[in-house]
Amino acid sequence: CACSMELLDIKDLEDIKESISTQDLPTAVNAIKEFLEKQDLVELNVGVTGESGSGKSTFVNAFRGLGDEEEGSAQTGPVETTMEPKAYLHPKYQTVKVWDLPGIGPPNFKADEYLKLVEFERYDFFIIIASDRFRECHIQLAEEITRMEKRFYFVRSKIELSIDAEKRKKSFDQKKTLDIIREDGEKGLRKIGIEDPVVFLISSFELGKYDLNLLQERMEQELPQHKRRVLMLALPNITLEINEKKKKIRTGWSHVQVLTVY
Ligand SMILES: Nc1nc2c(ncn2[C@@H]2O[C@H](COP(=O)(O)OP(=O)(O)OP(=O)(O)O)[C@@H](O)[C@H]2O)c(=O)[nH]1
Ligand SMILES: [Mg+2]
Repeated sequence: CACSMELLDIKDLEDIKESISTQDLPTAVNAIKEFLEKQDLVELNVGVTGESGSGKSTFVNAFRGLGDEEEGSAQTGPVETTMEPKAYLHPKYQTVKVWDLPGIGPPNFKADEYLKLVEFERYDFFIIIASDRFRECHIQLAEEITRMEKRFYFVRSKIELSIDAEKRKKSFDQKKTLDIIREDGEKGLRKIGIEDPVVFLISSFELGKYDLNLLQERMEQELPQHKRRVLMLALPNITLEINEKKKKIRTGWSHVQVLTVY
């Protein structure tokens, strides 16, 4: 199973299988839920994705409370930098692994191919980062992630640069500028059927200033939901395996019966 259950050992999985095969499913599900709530050990994998150079690695560092040159930080730079997905533990949410992903690449990229390449099954949800306008590639990515039945948070990065540029105008109004950027992203997300889109505006260089806190609050609120989801996604695999076993046993029996009849 590709789901994030590494923190459940084989014995735990055996217990879960045992409870599914001996009890009815709802009872088993409840037992498992209780088990996990007690342990609170479901590991979550967050994939940080977006265009090359949009500031994914810088965001991963900021999100973990690290500078770009500190030990254990992701490498960042002015040229294409991240070539392979790499996982970093979140210091605050111990079971959250933040994956720094390579950029989505050329303009004619295919969201499905990219997601296959970075092994999308591994991630429980994504953070999509755009450093510029909301574009077709972001829509494709968001759409494909949704099609894979995964969720995402949408981040517009380097926001202080947009503010600095707009500041040159006499009519500059920071709140208005931020609202326009937010609205642009939300409009794009609504187009692909996201009902209640949220766009987080972030500068990885000025962490306290924009929406980083909001994103963290939102994630914190939704973590239990994500964890439950991981479990619910793992269940069909586990039950499938059990059903296969049962089928084998049944086939064996009918064989015996056939033999007896003849
Ligand atoms: N002004 C500003 N620059 C940023 C911000 N975040 C990242 N950068 C800069 O943008 C450049 C690219 O940042 P990275 O974090 O390496 O980008 P990436 O998305 O990981 O790039 P790849 O790994 O090549 O796909 C670097 O020079 C960063 O310092 C930000 O919030 N504000
Ligand atoms: Mg990078």
